[in-house]
Amino acid sequence: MTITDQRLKPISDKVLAGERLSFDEGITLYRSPDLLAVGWLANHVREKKHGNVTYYNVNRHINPTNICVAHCKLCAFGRDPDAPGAYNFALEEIYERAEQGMREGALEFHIVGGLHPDLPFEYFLDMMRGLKKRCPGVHLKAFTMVEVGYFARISKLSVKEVLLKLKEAGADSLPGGGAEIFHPRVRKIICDHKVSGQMWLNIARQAHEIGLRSNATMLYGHVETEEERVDHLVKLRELQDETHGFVAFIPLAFHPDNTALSHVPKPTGYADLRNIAVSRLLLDNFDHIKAYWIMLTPSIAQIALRFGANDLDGTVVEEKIYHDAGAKTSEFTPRAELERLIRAAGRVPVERDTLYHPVDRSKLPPLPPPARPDLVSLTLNV
Ligand code: V47
Repeated sequence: MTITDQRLKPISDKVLAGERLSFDEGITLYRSPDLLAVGWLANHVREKKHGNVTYYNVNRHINPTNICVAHCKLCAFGRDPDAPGAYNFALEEIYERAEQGMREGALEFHIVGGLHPDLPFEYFLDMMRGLKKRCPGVHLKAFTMVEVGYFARISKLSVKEVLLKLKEAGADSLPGGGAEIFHPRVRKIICDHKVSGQMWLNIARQAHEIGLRSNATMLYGHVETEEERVDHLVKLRELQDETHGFVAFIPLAFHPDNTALSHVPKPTGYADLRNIAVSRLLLDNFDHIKAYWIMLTPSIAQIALRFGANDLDGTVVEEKIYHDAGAKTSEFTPRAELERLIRAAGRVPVERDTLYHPVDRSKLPPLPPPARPDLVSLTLNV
């Protein structure tokens, strides 16, 4: 690899020696015009950790409600209760979606929603219990740190108590959303009423302490600076040193349409690939970096598999947060297409569960028959 930017040389030496990069080196990675060298280094680390293996999973997103008290400027999904398009699924509707997902082979439900002004915490515990009873073999990756903080507020329980109750009711892990950018300057602009960055980290720490693992995200491409991005990544790295509870990191590109920040330009492919690569290089204690195809587009996500990412995320099926904000991607990619994208990038597809155990479908119990054969989607392509 020819490095055209000489500032990358000492960084390259450290990466090749397996040494941890500093804050300032993170800034250099963000500022270097030599994206190919940054990507090459990230790919080196990715291949050292995973060789050619690239993961995906068969999952289903469920967003129980978009009614939300937070009014984050970054968000096009949240609504006031009486606003056009506001919805709140009844538990039975959630179970119906889940059972359909299970019949199609989903091994994970990714469950996140708005901060509803009237639903009590008990409602969400009932949801977990109901899902576990109906779909016992499906991993419940449910509720971001932001929702957990809100549940603690409305139930007057401590964060630890909320987490313990969620775990007892059936939650298996937590998704990584709501992290945005931890720095208070940015949060004040894009998500003023959400839990602070420090609180997000504190809730993640407490989840990890009781054995609930989680993912982590970073929302880039709005009002944040490079320093604030590196600060975010370094804070995640520090917490991971402490708990080892993070499973995967997902850099998320800001989509501005229909948000209060609609004047912000859309993310570029260059920024997407750089964020994947810098995350891989700075987060040396995270095993998995996801290229979330919904947000990146399948084409960029596929290229990201050569810039540090080792996972394409899942089949998804139904997605509202990015599509309300103008995403033009499909909401569903069949398993066979995810495998095709991975193979075409010269990688080896491996279906995984939420915690990255390889899935051997031949060892799983047979799928229940479809409730309505006319509605069978192509998730499994069988
Ligand atoms: O928390 C909200 C972000 C997140 C916008 O853990 C927006 O496996 C861009 O967290 N433009 C939800 N981003 C998505 C998420 C996620 C996705 C895939 C996998 C996992 C995982 C987690 O999307 C939100 C917020 O950070 N978001 N609005 C927007 N307009």
